[in-house]
Amino acid sequence: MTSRAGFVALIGEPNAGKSTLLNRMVGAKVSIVTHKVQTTRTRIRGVAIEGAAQIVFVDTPGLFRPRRRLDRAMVAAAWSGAADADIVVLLVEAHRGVTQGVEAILEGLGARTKGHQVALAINKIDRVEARVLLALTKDLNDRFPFAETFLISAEKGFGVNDLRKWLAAELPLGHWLYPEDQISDLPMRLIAAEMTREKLTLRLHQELPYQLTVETEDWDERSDGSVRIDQIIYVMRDGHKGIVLGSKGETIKAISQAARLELSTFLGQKVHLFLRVKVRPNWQNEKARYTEMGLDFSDGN
Ligand SMILES: Nc1nc2c(ncn2[C@@H]2O[C@H](COP(=O)(O)OP(=O)(O)OP(=O)(O)O)[C@@H](O)[C@H]2O)c(=O)[nH]1
Ligand SMILES: [Mg+2]
Repeated sequence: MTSRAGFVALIGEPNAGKSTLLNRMVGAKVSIVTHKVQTTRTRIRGVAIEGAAQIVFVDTPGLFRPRRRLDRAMVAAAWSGAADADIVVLLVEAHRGVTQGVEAILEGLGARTKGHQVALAINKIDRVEARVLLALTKDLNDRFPFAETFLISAEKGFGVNDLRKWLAAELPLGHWLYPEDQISDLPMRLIAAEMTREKLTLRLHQELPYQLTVETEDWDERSDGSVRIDQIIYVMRDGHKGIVLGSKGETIKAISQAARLELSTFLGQKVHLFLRVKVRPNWQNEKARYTEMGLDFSDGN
């Protein structure tokens, strides 16, 4: 057999650029991206093909010191993504260097990736001068036995081909895991909910994005080729509902419009998107919310 296949987990601090890298590798927007931390909440798989290799990239939530139940479930999902992978890629932001957060990740890394290769990807190299990279590469390699170091910009595309080629060559021999044309195994209803959550996160300030979740309730393919999608936005307080709606409903209207546009491009069909906002003070302690997101509720214990 000459084909290769396997899982490559992308891990790192929140905002390191993991989802941006996944999307670039896949060549489609499978995972949502914002300038804010803790955007990704669950493991998201995206498939890339390089020569005879099928690389299943696993985007993970950022690794940080968790406080809330949801945080704990997210961090557990990220570490288990690393533990299950054939190869782990640790993303470190070039302009931030070895932060306390990176140090904490390095402490856990060896035990959690036992026996598996860990590659280092120093990301956002477009933001620093070249000489910074030399010192940072040395510093990080002194701290952990990385199999290889890549200097990349997930956003601009620098260095990502080298990383993809290296991963393709290192994956185990084996049959491909997904059909050739499949780019993700995320259910469409979850991708759709994530797109709306991205628009909410981009538009709303401070803590609010962290206190809401989006679920797709109904998905109705119509005979005219369009689709009707109904989603609920769960918020924790009455006041938050007002903010999400905005005066005269203008905020939710803008969010809905942005999400609908992206969804219809992604699906290649006309989308009718209906959003409802519901106050649910305790949603972060409800098992069903975690299951819907693809998280394990008991990880939050
Ligand atoms: N300048 C620059 N910005 C980047 C690069 N890669 C990602 N970004 C930006 O960094 C921010 C965070 O990117 P994400 O891909 O959402 O980061 P993440 O690691 O998935 O973050 P979490 O899901 O919160 O853990 C976004 O604003 C990206 O546009 C890069 O190579 N260069
Ligand atoms: Mg992300």
